[in-house]
Amino acid sequence: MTPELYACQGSGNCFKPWLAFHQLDRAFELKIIDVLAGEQKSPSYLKVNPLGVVPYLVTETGFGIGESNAMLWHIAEDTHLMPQSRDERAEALQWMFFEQSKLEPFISPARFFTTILPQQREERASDIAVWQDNALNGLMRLEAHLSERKFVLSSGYSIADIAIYGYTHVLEEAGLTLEDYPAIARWIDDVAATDNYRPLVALGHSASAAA
Ligand SMILES: N[C@@H](CCC(=O)N[C@@H](CS)C(=O)NCC(=O)O)C(=O)O
Repeated sequence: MTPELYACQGSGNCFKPWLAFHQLDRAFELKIIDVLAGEQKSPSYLKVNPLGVVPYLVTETGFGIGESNAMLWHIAEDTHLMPQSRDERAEALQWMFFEQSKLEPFISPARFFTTILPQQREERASDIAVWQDNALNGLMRLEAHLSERKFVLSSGYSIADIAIYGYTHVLEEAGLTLEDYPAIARWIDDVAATDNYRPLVALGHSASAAA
């Protein structure tokens, strides 16, 4: 069967496997779940993913995978997006866990209440300030790392970049500024120049899911 990617528009986590499929020129079926309308908790979707979140990947064998970075690992197997050596694969995992612990938990909610649901921005202002503050450590660490190499791994562009790019490239939508992070800004441009790149705004807007 064709892999099925359940995703919502605008989400950095959903963007990651979607971008990887495009960059590898692999066919997949995109199934849009409207999270703002609560579709992720509908009985029909809970049958697909009992955790009731997106993204969710049903592979060509019908195997279900949650967690965007786990999906990247599965999609990239045996491709140029997977680091080749054991050390580099471990380093990729290190950065992918870093993304989920030091960046995504702060940039994602700050962005959600700043840009996706701006009507709640004022009400959540103090939470947003805390999330923005908590993101700084991770961003400074990433800035230092990227000031010494073109991509996250010295060996070149990989799923570690895609994982980190998901939310870092939209940090200004979380009320943060790239002016503080020149190496990250340069890296964002370099990722956007990689083969078969598609922007986040195109997720769910293509005429054909695999196009
Ligand atoms: N760590 C997970 C995060 C999954 C997640 O929180 N997804 C959000 C959208 S980005 C969601 O489905 N939220 C709706 C909900 O929790 O009900 C991943 O990387 O896939």
